[in-house]
Amino acid sequence: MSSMTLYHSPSSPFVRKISVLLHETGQVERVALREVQLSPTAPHAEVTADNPAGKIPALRLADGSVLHDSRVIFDYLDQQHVGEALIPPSGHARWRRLTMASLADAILDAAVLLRYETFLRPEEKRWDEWQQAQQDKIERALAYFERDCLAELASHFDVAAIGLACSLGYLDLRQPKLGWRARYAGLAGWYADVSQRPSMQATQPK
Ligand SMILES: N[C@@H](CCC(=O)N[C@@H](CS)C(=O)NCC(=O)O)C(=O)O
Repeated sequence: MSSMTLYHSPSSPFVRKISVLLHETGQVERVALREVQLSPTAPHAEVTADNPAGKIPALRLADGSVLHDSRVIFDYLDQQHVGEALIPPSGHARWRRLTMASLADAILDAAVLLRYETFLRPEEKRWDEWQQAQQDKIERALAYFERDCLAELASHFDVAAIGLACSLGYLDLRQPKLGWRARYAGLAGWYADVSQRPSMQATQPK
């Protein structure tokens, strides 16, 4: 019987980070999924009641309290299993991996904003320069990962690697025209490898 409930959407890359963690740490059975549909202009009443920001993921715990934001939920669930931690507990590794994870989240923030801009915003209100600025953030982050992080990414499938893998998966889903593989061959090779993991296969966006 599941003791926690995760507000969930199969296409949300922030939720996917949590789902990958659950698979990697053997906790899938502990969390029931509550599928919701929402957007900034069409909030979900139940989610908003539990998370005033109106965003998913949010995790309802057995005592009725709610955690929200994927980083907080990831940290919490990482402390609920006995295997190797996906967030290094201390020292340089902790801050390095969390900083890489934060940059992966920045790719997601920009990609989700781009999606809203092109999918939700009426055409006459769109702003090309703003869209370009979001794409520039994505490019700079990918260039940094390609140039500086390939060996680190390959060393552990942890908070940083899971974050980037979910970001690249989301770019494939929503921004295929960016064609990131053509410019980042190292990341493309790494992603091809990690995509084979059962946790990534089981959580592919629909
Ligand atoms: N910083 C948040 C971002 C979560 C987020 O943006 N989730 C999107 C779905 S992918 C959402 O709920 N959007 C609805 C909204 O912005 O109102 C996290 O890491 O959990």
